[in-house]
Amino acid sequence: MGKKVLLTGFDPFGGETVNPSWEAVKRLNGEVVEDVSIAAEQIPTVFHHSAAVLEKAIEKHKPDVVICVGQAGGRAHMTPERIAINIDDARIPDNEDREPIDEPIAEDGPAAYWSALPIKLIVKELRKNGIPASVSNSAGTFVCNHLFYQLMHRIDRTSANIRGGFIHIPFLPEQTVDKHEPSLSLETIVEGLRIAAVTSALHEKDIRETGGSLS
Ligand code: PCA
Repeated sequence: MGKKVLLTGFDPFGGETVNPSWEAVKRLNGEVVEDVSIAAEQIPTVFHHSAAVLEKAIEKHKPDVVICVGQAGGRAHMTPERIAINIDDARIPDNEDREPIDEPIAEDGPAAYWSALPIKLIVKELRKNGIPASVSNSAGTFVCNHLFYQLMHRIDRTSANIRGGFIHIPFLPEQTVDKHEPSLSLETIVEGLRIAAVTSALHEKDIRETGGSLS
């Protein structure tokens, strides 16, 4: 039987009018590639409420794999995240004006969860297709890390047979016309997420390959 991948993207935040994560994942909604079917849902950029919306999306789609996607303005690569940490520390308010400082996401949860995606294989496949990619060792401490942690905590608590993870993506070119920041075209990001979805659905185990960094 074919596998099902749920992709999520966020609504715009921090003064931006688009969020490349939603722009990209919505274009993959309904696609079937190599017997892998892809569904996409939008998540609000709001601490805690984001997790409730994700929970509903998981119940609706019953996916084998969940990949949450978010904008990481300033990054030049598509970056599968290695780890989610149990802390909210906002530098800017979320879309409901909440700005938690050093609050645990789950009082009963572990300090961190590893991604269950084959992150190095995803990087390898993206590079093979000409898409700039590298492993990231921090998803930050804003809503993206929050949602990633909540996803992994939910899977852990319910012993669900779901593999979860998170990918950060750069700005779109139109978001950078007035900033000196890198960007990737929507077409490239969509293709990259298609590759990441199929790779994650078809490969449970990661490859052993250098992918660390000094900072
Ligand atoms: N990026 C933010 C939250 C929503 C998004 O797309 C982050 O990196 O936390």
